[in-house]
Amino acid sequence: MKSSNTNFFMRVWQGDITRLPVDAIVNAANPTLLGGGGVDGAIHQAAGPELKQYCAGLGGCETGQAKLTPGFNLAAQYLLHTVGPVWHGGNQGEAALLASCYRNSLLLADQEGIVSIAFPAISCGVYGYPPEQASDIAVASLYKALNDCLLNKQIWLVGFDQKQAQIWQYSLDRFREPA
Ligand code: AR6
Repeated sequence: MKSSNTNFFMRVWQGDITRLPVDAIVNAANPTLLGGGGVDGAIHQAAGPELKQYCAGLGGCETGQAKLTPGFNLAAQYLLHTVGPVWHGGNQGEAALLASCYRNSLLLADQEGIVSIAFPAISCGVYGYPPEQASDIAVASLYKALNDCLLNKQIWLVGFDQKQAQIWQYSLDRFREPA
């Protein structure tokens, strides 16, 4: 499944997402948008307290949707906060909601003129989504959404640890070389 948007790349990077000098970092937030643990905690810590003040005025975010904020003290100019689904076993619409997180984040980025964007493994920590399944859904959703982007895109799939980075790479390789 290749995108007809040829001016893009999708690559894996391992490490702390807050350190990436991209246009926008995606945050795996919760519906309050007021911070939490995991990557959300790391992003709020690195962005500084102004982020929470700003988020308090956004009225939260529904699962599968995305909202934009400045990056404040981060090198990234923007943050895209999206709320992944909590894993309940896979029969409660989790896959469609997770795909929406990636799609809506990418399309919102495109509307804002953002080119380079880094995604964490949304829902794969506290929210308990099996990372192999989540990774396949993410890559498929991003490839599909690229077709609807007007601008070039540089997409980084970020694995905090080596295992997640390998999972991302495995999904990417299979999408690049469909059976
Ligand atoms: N850089 C990159 N990836 C990271 C980082 C980091 N600094 N820190 C963690 N990860 P999680 P969720 C990875 O739990 O499952 C929060 O409390 C982590 O290893 O951050 O969507 C929110 O407020 C995992 O692979 O997000 C919500 O309440 C991935 O990021 C809830 O957690 C996602 O793990 C959201 O849960």
